[in-house]
Amino acid sequence: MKFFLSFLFISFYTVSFAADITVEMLNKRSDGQIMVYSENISRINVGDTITWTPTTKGHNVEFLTGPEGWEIPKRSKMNKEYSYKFDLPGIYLYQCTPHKGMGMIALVVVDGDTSNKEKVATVKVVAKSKKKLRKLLGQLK
Ligand SMILES: [Cu+2]
Repeated sequence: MKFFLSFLFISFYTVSFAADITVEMLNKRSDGQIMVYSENISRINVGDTITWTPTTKGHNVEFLTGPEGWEIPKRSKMNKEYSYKFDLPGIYLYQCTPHKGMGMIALVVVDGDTSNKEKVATVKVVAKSKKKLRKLLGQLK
């Protein structure tokens, strides 16, 4: 019985490892921020999928950088739900194409790996997003 329970425990952890996380694209967030994603920093594990939902219209997801060797996907369509599965550890930076100057950027950190932080800090973002990027990177250890 004890063996059986251990087996169940292990199976549960391996099977439920990959998770699906939802990030909303918003005109206004509950904290009063406008033109913003619901999460500034999504912390996930390798194999997890993030789905961005067009809760309010006029937004999309455009990746700017990610870990070494990662190929940047095509930007998502405006007003459409978009899903992406993360297979490499590291920091990913993305922005909303129409609101990139209004601070509509966010990070994904996979497996807690922040080794590409310096590279992310050199990526060109515009206007209000510059300050926000510094702030977000400052929140990573
Ligand atoms: Cu937007």
